[in-house]
Amino acid sequence: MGAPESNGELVRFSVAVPDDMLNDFDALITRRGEARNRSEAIRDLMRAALVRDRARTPTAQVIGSLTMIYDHHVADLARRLGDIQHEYTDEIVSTMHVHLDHHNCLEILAVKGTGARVYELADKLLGMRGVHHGELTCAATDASLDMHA
Ligand code: NI
Repeated sequence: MGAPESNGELVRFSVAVPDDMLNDFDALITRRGEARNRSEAIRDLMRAALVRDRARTPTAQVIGSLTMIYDHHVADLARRLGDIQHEYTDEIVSTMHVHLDHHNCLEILAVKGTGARVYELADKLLGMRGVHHGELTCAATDASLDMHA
């Protein structure tokens, strides 16, 4: 699993950081146990930053999830959110709806498509009055997955 590494040669470079930051970072790496060492941890951070940046490219293929919590008592909101989603059937791969409590619904959308369409969808949904805690997370792009779309 995971994005393939680039074929590029590994290059060493030095970075100056405050010692307490480095200590905290090393502790974080150890605690999370995902990266085998500092280099791998920093590569992961750089890759994530590059994915975020590339996802902003309108023509990039992005894969991610859109999470939102909303109050379904807000007039007509659930229907309007549904209407918007029906305009993006190519981009919305799957949805999950959870009735959290008397007022609140949690909705999670798996999305896949061009950055332009996916961000447009996110802006429309998350901009609606009554939608709280909305977030679009772009997990990967065609480049980071080495897809040939
Ligand atoms: Ni609900």
